[in-house]
Amino acid sequence: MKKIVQAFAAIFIVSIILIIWVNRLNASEGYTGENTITVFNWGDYIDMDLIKRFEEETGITVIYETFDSNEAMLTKIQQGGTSYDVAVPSEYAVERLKEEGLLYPLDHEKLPNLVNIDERFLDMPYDPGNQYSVPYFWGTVGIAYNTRILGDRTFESWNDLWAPDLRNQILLIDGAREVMGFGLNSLNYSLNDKNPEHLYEAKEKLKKLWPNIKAIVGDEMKMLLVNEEAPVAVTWSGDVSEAMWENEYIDYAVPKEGSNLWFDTMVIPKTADNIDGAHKFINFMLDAEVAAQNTDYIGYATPNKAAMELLDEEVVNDERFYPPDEITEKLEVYESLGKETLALYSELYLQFKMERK
Ligand code: N2P
Repeated sequence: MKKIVQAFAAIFIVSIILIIWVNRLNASEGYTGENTITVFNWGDYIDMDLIKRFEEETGITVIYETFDSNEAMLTKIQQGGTSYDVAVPSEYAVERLKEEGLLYPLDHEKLPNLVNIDERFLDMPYDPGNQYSVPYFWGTVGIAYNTRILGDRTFESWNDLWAPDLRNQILLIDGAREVMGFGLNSLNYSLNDKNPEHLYEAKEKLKKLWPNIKAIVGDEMKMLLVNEEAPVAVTWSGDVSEAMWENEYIDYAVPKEGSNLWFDTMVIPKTADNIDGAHKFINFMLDAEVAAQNTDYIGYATPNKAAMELLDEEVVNDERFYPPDEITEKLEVYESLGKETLALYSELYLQFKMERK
């Protein structure tokens, strides 16, 4: 009899362990339930302490995953294998997700902190009425350069990058739209150009930049700039403003031919399991104090007006990273190009990357 009891006890314990293990496995696969959300964000784009704070305040566990381009994020959401509850697409990717019916409309009643966002960033053409998205960070694409190494050299034109004396001196951020975009801008074409001939021309011109390119990099850009691994880089404004905190010789310019003005947003994809939890997370990130802490940590420009009041004046008055309307009006926001053209951008970018000599 004793043996039977022992056997039952053993089976019971093993079952409990199995249940816990399966639950954990489900969670790590992103099968989010009542008390879990899965957040899908760009790499290095949140203060992880805030995730901890959100978990403590709400009792909701956050599974956190990252991506390195809008295209990679779109593919994952289109495939639908993971239950992403919140994602952080840029504006043109919001348009694309909308077109494909892959977003849940936001319930503004659950987002009272939306009032904190500067009106300048609400009701934009890519999402009228903010039906599906709320702004997270914004910025430009431009040229970072190190004045200790380069003296008083300036970068007023994209074409300055092709100067023969910059051999092996330039880092590029790894993004098809970013790189093809400045290639197009350097030829005075729009960075939303759909003409295949113009796109090909831009790719050929970029190919001629190879002798000057040291590397094409991702999230390590900030660190490489700080460590002076290269004196010039084409990247997102926020990476540069962050790097400048640690290396005072770094400066930033948006070339005169124009450039990209971008807005990253928070959305609830159709893959979501916990829509209520997703709203709670978005509302938490819109809180003034939370957004200020996040901005301080990430270094990108916040669209949160209430948060701006809590930040150093020196930071929010820096027109290189918080450009006023007169400047942003001259910049272009990426448009959703349609499947075929986007594929052509990606294909030409890939060809360019393989053409290194
Ligand atoms: C942060 C990436 C910023 C994305 N590492 C700019 N859209």
